[in-house]
Amino acid sequence: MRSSVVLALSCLATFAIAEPLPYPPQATSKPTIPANFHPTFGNKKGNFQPTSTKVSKRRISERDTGGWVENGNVAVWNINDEDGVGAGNDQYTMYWGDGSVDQGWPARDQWVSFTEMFNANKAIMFSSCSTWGVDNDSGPEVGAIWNAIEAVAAQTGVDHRFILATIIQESGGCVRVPTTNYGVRNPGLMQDHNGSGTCNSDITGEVDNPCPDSTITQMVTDGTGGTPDGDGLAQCINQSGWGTEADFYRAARLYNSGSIDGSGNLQDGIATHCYSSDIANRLTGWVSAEHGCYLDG
Ligand SMILES: *[C@@H]1O[C@H](CO)[C@@H](O)[C@H](O)[C@H]1NC(C)=O
Ligand SMILES: *[C@@H]1O[C@H](CO)[C@@H](O)[C@H](O)[C@H]1NC(C)=O
Ligand SMILES: CC(=O)N[C@H]1CO[C@H](CO)[C@@H](O)[C@@H]1O
Repeated sequence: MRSSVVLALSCLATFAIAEPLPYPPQATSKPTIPANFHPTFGNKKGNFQPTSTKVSKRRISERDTGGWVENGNVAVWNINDEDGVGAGNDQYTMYWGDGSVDQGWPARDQWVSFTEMFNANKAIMFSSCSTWGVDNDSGPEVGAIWNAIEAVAAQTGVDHRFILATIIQESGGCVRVPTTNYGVRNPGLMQDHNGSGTCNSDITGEVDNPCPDSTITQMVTDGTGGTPDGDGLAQCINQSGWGTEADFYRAARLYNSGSIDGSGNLQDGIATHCYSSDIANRLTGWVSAEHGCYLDG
């Protein structure tokens, strides 16, 4: 049963990646970037995605890549671009606690729709590279991000909005984002765990403009389906294992810190304390309103 599902999915995925998906025309048009536009994004303290090998030791064997979401309550296998409440509100609410609706975190039916979320975040995607002094994304590069998210979502069962939220959180969607290293090498759009996709290599020093579609897809694959060295969003969702929306907020904590603090509170532990709260806000429409989380200074 499972192997036939995997087979069917991998055929689908191969087809989806071989045939460029038709991103809607508006995905590539650059919006006016407001004067004084200072959105919050970027990998500030590194990501320590769970790994079966110790980071400081040589890896003994490669982990499985190609992760997918096992729990049917949180997996999404049908791509629907109008899957939420529209554009939501560009405001920030600080969320504390374990990621559950009981503790005040947003339910999935309060999330925005993929199309509106993508459109609202284009102002960030088209300007984020200036943070690192590299060329901003072009229209075709932003279109390739749309295509990569849709293809990888269909392949992994990870909600496409959660992938987009993570891309904005990590890199603002700058395809030439530098590779950071705070103990784990974090390359690419999703600042993943030592993945192979990057258009700004710390190894060769090469910065690619244009950033090839295949590399953009690789960056999204690495961050979502996992790399030989660490988990992607899919494995983090599996590891959370509650089968509710809390899995997304808990997965965000796992992706960023490698573990959830013993208290169960998503603002506790190492790395970026605002991380899960930021992701929850991006999923409900936050783009550039004041960052209302002050735990990281
Ligand atoms: C990138 O976009 C921002 C915002 O519009 C702009 O200030 C910056 O000069 C651009 N960078 C480059 C290299 O063109
Ligand atoms: C990162 O990946 C490279 C290439 O796949 C590998 O040679 C290297 O050992 C990895 N680094 C760590 C710290 O696992
Ligand atoms: C199919 C799949 O990706 N399963 C993964 C779910 O997550 C656990 C925990 O991270 C992994 O061990 C599985 O491989």
